[in-house]
Amino acid sequence: MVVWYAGFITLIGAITAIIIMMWIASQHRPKKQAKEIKKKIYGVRLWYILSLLSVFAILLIFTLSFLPYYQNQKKTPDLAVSVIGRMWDWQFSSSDNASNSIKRDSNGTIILPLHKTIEFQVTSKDVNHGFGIYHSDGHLLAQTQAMPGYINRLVYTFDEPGEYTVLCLEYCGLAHHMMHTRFKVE
Ligand SMILES: [Cu+2]
Repeated sequence: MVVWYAGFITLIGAITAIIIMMWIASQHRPKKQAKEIKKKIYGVRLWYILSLLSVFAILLIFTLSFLPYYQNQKKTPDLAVSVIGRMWDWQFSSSDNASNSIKRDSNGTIILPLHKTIEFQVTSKDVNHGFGIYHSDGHLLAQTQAMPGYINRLVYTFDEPGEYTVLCLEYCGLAHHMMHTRFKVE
């Protein structure tokens, strides 16, 4: 929906710019009149900039109070998963009490629930890492930074069962390319 609105606004902006350019082209006059027209156009430009600035200022005032956005999400997560990145692997554990602990299959692979809102609480034990969740077809689904001394919250709902891969998205040393893990959703 947001993408649709952004596209619509861009289209309106482009059409407006074309109309203005066509109007300017139609105003071709001898040099004497050019000065006057220039003044007029600069006036229009000034009002255009001022109106844009006021729209942005209003949007800013109304949306700044929602930061950080994850705290304003109405859906409370069904499951909180703690993720710790360190050179060079990922550790998953349950952030909730023991009764809610993370399921694993017989091979020790983590199993996360389907259609449930999961909050990944991501941090790092050493340097900055990038926590990226990939679909089995190679698409990046969600990502956040894993930073020492700071917990980043990544909320995601898996609507497709299958195997997902976690890759490090921040170069973090010699074995950075080895820093990956997998989990299942079912
Ligand atoms: Cu890395």
